[in-house]
Amino acid sequence: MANIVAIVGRPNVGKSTFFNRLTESRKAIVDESAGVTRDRHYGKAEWIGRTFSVIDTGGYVVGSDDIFEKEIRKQVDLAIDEANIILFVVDVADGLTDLDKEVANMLRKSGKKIFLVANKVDSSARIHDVNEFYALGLGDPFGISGMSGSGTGELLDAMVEVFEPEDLDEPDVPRLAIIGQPNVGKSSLLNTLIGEERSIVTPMAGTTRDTIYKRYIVSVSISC
Ligand SMILES: Nc1nc2c(ncn2[C@@H]2O[C@H](COP(=O)(O)OP(=O)(O)OP(=O)(O)O)[C@@H](O)[C@H]2O)c(=O)[nH]1
Ligand SMILES: [Mg+2]
Repeated sequence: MANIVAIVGRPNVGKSTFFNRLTESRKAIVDESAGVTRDRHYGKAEWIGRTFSVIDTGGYVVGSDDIFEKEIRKQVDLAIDEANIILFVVDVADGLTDLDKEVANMLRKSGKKIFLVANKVDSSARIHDVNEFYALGLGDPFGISGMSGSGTGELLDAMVEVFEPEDLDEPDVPRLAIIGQPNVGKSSLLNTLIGEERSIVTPMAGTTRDTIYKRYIVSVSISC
């Protein structure tokens, strides 16, 4: 079985920064304003010879009527369904928030293996700040800095211990890109082709921000 790790948490805690570190890329947009990531998106990562898929998700907000926040929530739910491991990211600079508690409750119901990741532990002075997150009842928090990478080795070691046995490598497949002017229907076309709500669709131009990557199989039958 494939190991799929979803990075989940409220807005602006550093999910995309950590995604980029794990995947050794700059694929996910990182910004100091909240609500930057919208669609969920995928990368490949490797630790001590074990490869796994990582899904970056948008910031989870509970009980909001904002069109994007509602759509992001749907995308996070889909990522949780797909993943077998959840990295629940919280922020030591902000401390424990009510929204963290609500996200923790939602994740607990998923029944998935959860690692609590206390991000923004940029210096040793900050390491004791992780202790308040024990209150979430999700076990030991892993103090990391997604920005510098400190603490990530211990977290990855613990993740690898619960990995499923690995799949054999898949063969190379053709890659297709859907390109066009804003609001012409690119996201709707992608969702129709793969038969799921992979990409957020709204009537507003410029809804999709990150590049969306999806592996899917199309069967073609030709009759003469
Ligand atoms: N000090 C510090 N800042 C960080 C760290 N990781 C991320 N940040 C900053 O936190 C801000 C938010 O980072 P993102 O990675 O975009 O956060 P996100 O959780 O993906 O945000 P949304 O997609 O909007 O939910 C940015 O200004 C980052 O530079 C860290 O380890 N330490
Ligand atoms: Mg993000």
